[in-house]
Amino acid sequence: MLEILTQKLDTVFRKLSVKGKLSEKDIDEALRQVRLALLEADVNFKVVKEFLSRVQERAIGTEVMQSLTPAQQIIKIVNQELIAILGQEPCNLTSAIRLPAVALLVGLQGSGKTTTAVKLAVQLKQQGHRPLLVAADTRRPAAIQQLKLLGEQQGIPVYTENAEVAPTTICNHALGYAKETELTWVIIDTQGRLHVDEAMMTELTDIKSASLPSEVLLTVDAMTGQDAVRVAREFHERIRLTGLILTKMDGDARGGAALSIRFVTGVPIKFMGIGEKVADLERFYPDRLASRILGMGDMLTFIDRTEKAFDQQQAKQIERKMRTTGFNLEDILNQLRQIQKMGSLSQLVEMLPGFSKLAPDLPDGEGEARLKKMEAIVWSMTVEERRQPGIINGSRRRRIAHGSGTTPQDVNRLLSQFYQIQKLTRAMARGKSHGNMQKLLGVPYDRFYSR
Ligand SMILES: Nc1nc2c(ncn2[C@@H]2O[C@H](COP(=O)(O)OP(=O)(O)OP(=O)(O)O)[C@@H](O)[C@H]2O)c(=O)[nH]1
Ligand SMILES: [Mg+2]
Repeated sequence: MLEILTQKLDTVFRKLSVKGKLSEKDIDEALRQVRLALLEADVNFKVVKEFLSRVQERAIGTEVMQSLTPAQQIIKIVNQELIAILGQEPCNLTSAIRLPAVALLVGLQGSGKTTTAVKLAVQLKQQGHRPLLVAADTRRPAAIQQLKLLGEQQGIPVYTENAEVAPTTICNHALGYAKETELTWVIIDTQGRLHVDEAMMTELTDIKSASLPSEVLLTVDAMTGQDAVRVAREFHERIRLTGLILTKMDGDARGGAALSIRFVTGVPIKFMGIGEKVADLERFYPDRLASRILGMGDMLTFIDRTEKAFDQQQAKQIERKMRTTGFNLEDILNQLRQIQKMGSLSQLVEMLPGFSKLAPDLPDGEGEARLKKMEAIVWSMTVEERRQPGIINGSRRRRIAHGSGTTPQDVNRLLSQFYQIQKLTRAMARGKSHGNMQKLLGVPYDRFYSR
């Protein structure tokens, strides 16, 4: 995601960092490079201009030039101004006083309305809401079927009618049904066309008046760059949007749409789609995207995900075990499964500080392959070996390697990692070394185990 921009900015800032004291000329040159990088990333020129003038004003001031670490000061300013351009604060969904609340999903053909509707319903359900999906795209053959299938796979009710029924009528009936069955959110999937046209806008306006949504959300394909920005402006002028959802941020989007759309339209970005799977929808945090763009990694998103994936109950059990009998390889097996639940490893790696530079070099699936290997090794051990790895001698090692399709060296590597963890957990049981555990897990230890 936005890798090219990240790499370019990284080069600019690295050049600055080696300089120590900065002259006005150094800063000018660096900002000129930043400007080029943003324009190449297809960021709207007005946004680039505004952004740079804000950065420049602050960078030339005494704030930077007299500080001991001028390069870092500049990165800090760029970061803060990026956040401002992206909307400053994250923006929640607005519910309604009288339930059910309605979210209307609109957007061009193929921009991700149907997929996003389901992703959103899944998130709402996870938060304890009772969502209903409504198939109001009667134009594209099979659209109703698509939503029905996707929704039902996720255990979410889908309201459908015959494709001959008018979308406004379908919405009215769906709302009645939601009230009767005490559902709390109604998410309406609508038709999409290749371009903004009169017929589509009329239909959307009608649906809007019939369903009185508290959210009118536009899905835009981030890969379409400035086109996405133009489309958003047109939709906003016609039907008043309350929020934007940038989809396909996992693709090779250059960043132009993400960095321009909020500033140009004034409509907040509320979510971003980062993959085809239902779990691939993230709330949009301006600060997190800014730090991702600057290659600082995204610790917060990472922590968020791990919290979701780590089964709290199981974490407590592990903790208790660590304190009493100590940690064994069966626990490692459990941990590995938890990590796999968190999503693709390359996605996770991209979020970790320092790892972002490695990410482009790590071929897709390689991290997963490594995890799978570790899992296979543990599976090839007997229960006794998992509980007391101390008994694993040369011949056992060869047997395990053979059984798991790995080498004795792989088995050794896993064991030595295990002993490191064990050493730490022992120290921890004596009440020390949280910091080391933190380093090892890559996230604050307390967030996992001390609940
Ligand atoms: N990689 C990726 N693919 C996505 C994302 N969101 C949607 N897609 C894919 O984009 C394609 C179109 O998505 P749909 O949800 O059907 O789009 P739509 O706006 O409902 O399209 P129409 O109903 O034809 O107007 C599908 O193949 C989705 O899997 C995303 O965030 N990342
Ligand atoms: Mg659709």
